[in-house]
Amino acid sequence: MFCFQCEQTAGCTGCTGKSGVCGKKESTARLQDQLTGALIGLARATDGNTPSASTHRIMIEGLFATLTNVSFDDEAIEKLISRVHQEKDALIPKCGSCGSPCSRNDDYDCDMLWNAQEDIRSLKSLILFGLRGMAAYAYHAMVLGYQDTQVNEFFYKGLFAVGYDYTMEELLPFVMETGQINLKCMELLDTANTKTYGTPSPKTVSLTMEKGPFIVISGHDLHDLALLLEQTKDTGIQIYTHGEMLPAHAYPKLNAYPHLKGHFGTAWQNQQKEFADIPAPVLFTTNCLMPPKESYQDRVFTTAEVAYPGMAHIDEAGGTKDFSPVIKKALELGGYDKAVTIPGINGGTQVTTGFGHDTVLAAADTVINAVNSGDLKHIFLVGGCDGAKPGRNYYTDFVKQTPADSLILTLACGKFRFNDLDLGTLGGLPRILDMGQCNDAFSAIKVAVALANAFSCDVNELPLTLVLSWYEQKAVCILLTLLSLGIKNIYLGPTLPAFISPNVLEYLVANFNIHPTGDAGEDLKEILGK
Ligand code: FSO
Ligand code: SF4
Repeated sequence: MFCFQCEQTAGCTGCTGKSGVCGKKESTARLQDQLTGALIGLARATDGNTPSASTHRIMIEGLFATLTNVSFDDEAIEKLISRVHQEKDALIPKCGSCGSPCSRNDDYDCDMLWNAQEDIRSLKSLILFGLRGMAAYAYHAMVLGYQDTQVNEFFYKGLFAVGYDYTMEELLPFVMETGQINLKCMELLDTANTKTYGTPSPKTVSLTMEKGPFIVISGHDLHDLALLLEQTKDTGIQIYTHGEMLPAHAYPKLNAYPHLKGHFGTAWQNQQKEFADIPAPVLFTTNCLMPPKESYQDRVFTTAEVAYPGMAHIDEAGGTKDFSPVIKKALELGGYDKAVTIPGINGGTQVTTGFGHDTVLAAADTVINAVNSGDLKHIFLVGGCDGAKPGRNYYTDFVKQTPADSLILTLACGKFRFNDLDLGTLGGLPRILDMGQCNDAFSAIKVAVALANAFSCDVNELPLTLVLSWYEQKAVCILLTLLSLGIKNIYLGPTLPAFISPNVLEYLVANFNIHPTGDAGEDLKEILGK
């Protein structure tokens, strides 16, 4: 196998051998390559043929299933591959019968990508991994009934480029276009979430689990959470969010359910420890699933593209999902017999969320006045993924050292390293403002652009620095979005992606002044010019 798509890749170069660091088996990696190759074949087949709604769906689902920590299930991936082939046959019904095989719609062999010249491989990886991340966002919007033609069409265009013999100069515009289209995709998901569940508003969320049966729900899919809340009302079961589901508490139509009680645990990489002895089932709606330990295997349920061999999977049927196996398990296990508080990493017992673009922009005058009066000297966006590798305490150290006259915007699961810290307030706003899930990078961009307009300057001239942590492919598409907007001076860590070749890195540093993270204190001094 060969896979180097995430930050924890073996030896910072690539997972090879029998399994990856994430627990993905060689056979699964091979099938995910085949699935990717089949999707490139499907993209090729759209040349001169119009993809239908079902073509878009299999494209999005197929890409989503190759994301880190989503599908470990060979059978599920094999099914996806045959669906892609069926879709291609439906798109080009006469292709097999014309008698002169031209191979123009054939599946692509991903080994050609992994063995390509390193700069070509690097740029194509940026496009492919960016598309995978974007597909996850497109999926969440799609299940809420929201799609965008430009976003859908770009999946084919981008994958076609991955399978085509382009030069470095020809590939670079595709890399930037992946970022531009991902901005549209994040906007689409923002619209889907807010139109369906209301505009998020600040919410303090307890880390205490109350007595009685409960279900923990992890991942990013608000639609799954809404279905679960509806099916558990009046059952006596309480619902606790986990990981990237925390921001769900801020949506009025979700927090209207009184049994959406609180939040459980920290970021994804701690799940094997945190889930070991909870008396409740856990439902995974998206990444980041880790191979479940035997101690809690029978309590893990997956849905959508998330799959693990032998784990119970809740399928969609007739436009809905039946979560009764999860409900039954929660009632069987019964929950805690008294309230239990599982504090955050820094000992806090509650966290806040819900500072999306509308909330922050409503406070724009406060922020602008504070900048003008000198009370607010700097805004940091400290956001992105958490992960298991050492070195990620950088982000905690960084946040702890930020001066009292600065604000910290945050998003995604990296925030669990510091979101239970009480850093006080500035101008009536908490100093740590959680904007939401990783896709809520859209909110951060909206706020940055609005501030730049208010100060009549370029975003790069604002007293704003992005300090990002990456782990998986959603972080790749977000990074490409930021670069496509011309945002410079990003601090990126904890290590640089293995798929960035030295020449591509040189290009990124020369054009965007990307800094690899170093020592938190030194980086902070550099940013603040001290
Ligand atoms: Fe995985 Fe975390 Fe949200 Fe990343 S739960 S690691 S950018 O934040 O993506 O999915
Ligand atoms: Fe390795 Fe990451 Fe690929 Fe898993 S997803 S096989 S850890 S590079």
